[in-house]
Amino acid sequence: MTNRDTIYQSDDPVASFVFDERVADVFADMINRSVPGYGTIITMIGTFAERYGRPDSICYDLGCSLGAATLSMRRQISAPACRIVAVDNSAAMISRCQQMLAKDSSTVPVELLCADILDIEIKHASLVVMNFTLQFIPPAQRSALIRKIHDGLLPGGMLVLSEKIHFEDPVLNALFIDLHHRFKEHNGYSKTEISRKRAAIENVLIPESLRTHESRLLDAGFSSFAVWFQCFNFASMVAVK
Ligand code: GEK
Repeated sequence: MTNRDTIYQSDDPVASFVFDERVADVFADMINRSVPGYGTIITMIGTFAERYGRPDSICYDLGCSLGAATLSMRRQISAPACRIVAVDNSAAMISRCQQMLAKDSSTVPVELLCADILDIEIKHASLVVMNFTLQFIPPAQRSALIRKIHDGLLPGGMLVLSEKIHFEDPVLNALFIDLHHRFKEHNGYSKTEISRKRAAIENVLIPESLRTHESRLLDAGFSSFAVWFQCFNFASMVAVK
């Protein structure tokens, strides 16, 4: 059973958002009630892994949290000697992720690393997944990270990049932020919880436009780019080396 997210119901002063024990405890509920299309994206990451996971290669899950994308990949990969490396720098997430993996009976090997994705080596990768993680990396460090991912991918390898996005058109930007808040209200969050969470993630989660993502990916050397899923101000992109 997952615990219900009531973090922003309290009247405590709003502190900057961190991935601590309190967040890790309710994370599955939080992300499902906050990110439109999250379940679909997780399922399809498994489908990408089925297609892109190659024999004797590594599939990376960068910012794995509780391991939802890792589990989806693990259940779909059939290539021999294909393994998964899942990375998160939150010890609270990693220990819960370890428990989730222990309950799963699929056999693809998973190495779990408690580390900063800016520090790890990426090599011999057939698929790299960053499902709502790049948005937490300081913008000045994003291009170097994308280049490192590109360089660590095998030719023809894929990056799946999901992000909250910003719209350059101010009317659409305001519209989609508002519709996202309605989505959260429909999922049981109050207006106060929504505005307190918004204050907490300000300057922590920094969204960029699809155009910025596309040009960064192409500049890094990826040869193909597409948005394969979008709902309001949430999108998932693929880039092929
Ligand atoms: C999912 N992908 O369920 N190094 C490693 N991990 C990081 C870093 C970093 N520098 N910065 C943030 N994280 C998951 C959801 S959540 C998305 C990903 C969200 C980790 C952070 O600890 C958290 O677990 C994750 O990235 C982002 O498919 O909360 O909106």
